[in-house]
Amino acid sequence: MTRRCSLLGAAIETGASQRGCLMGPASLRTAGLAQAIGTLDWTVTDLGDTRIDGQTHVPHENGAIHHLAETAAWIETLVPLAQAAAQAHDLPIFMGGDHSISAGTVPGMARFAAGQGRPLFVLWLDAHPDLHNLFSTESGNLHGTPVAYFTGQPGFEAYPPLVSAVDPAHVCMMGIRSVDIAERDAIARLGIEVHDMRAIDETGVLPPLEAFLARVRAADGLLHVSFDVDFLDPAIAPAVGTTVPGGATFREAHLIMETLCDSGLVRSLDLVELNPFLDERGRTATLLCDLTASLMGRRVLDRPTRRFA
Ligand code: B3U
Ligand code: MN
Ligand code: MN
Repeated sequence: MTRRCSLLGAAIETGASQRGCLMGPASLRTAGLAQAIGTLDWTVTDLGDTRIDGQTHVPHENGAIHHLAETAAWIETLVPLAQAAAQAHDLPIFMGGDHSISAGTVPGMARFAAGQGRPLFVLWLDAHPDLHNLFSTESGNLHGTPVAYFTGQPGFEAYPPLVSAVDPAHVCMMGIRSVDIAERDAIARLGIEVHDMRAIDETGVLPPLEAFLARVRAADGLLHVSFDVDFLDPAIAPAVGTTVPGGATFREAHLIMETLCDSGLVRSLDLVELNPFLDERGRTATLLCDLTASLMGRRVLDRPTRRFA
């Protein structure tokens, strides 16, 4: 049966250290994201890009923080849009924009899931855990805060009140290889499941991913995937402001996407931190389109659908 997918652009770059993510949605469209999905068994509705109005500066006790007013406005805008997109479509794709969009998309999806009486699970594919609160961030770049916010941690009085929290036990991170001290403490305190690159080198991506998917299935959960470009190795995905060496290979990312597809559990997707200003002839945007197509059913060869316990 043909399913419905939607694309929603959130052209945010105020949460990142470098400018350029504003062009992320345009670059994904140019690379043919809608066409790639449309050749599979999906109808695609492009909802266009959402915007916020100009904001006046809001100071914060942590003087490092910048663009607080813009981030708060983006959260307010994106929460209802994400929820509505999930109501109207089987798999909304949120095109960033820097990773601060997830402070809006994930709570919006969590609210949608709660309305269905089901828990939301989040697979966080990233070099970073993005677990700062507004007091612990030293860079002041708010793309480093969404996970702490959507899991309901303290220190976010300056963000809009959280509409629906994600249980930290429902978050799984893969690809992590750059962690600040406050984030390390938060991971231990919250007991978040983190598979850093060392763990992936030791086991491969499949065992931890399948174990997590089994947990989602057992809880009758909905799964949101948040894909930060810096999850990938910079050698294959240069278009990101915060490259960290030692990232996922194409083969690892591809296997993750095909396994997610097989699971049938993915309900929404963020594609974030694409900075086309730093790309090489569109190769990172093209790679993201290919990986998304794999998540949505593109197959190299027909094969029997994998059975899950
Ligand atoms: N943890 C650092 C670096 C960082 C987080 N997210 C990205 N970079 N992309 C920070 O600035 O919070
Ligand atoms: Mn991130
Ligand atoms: Mn990152």
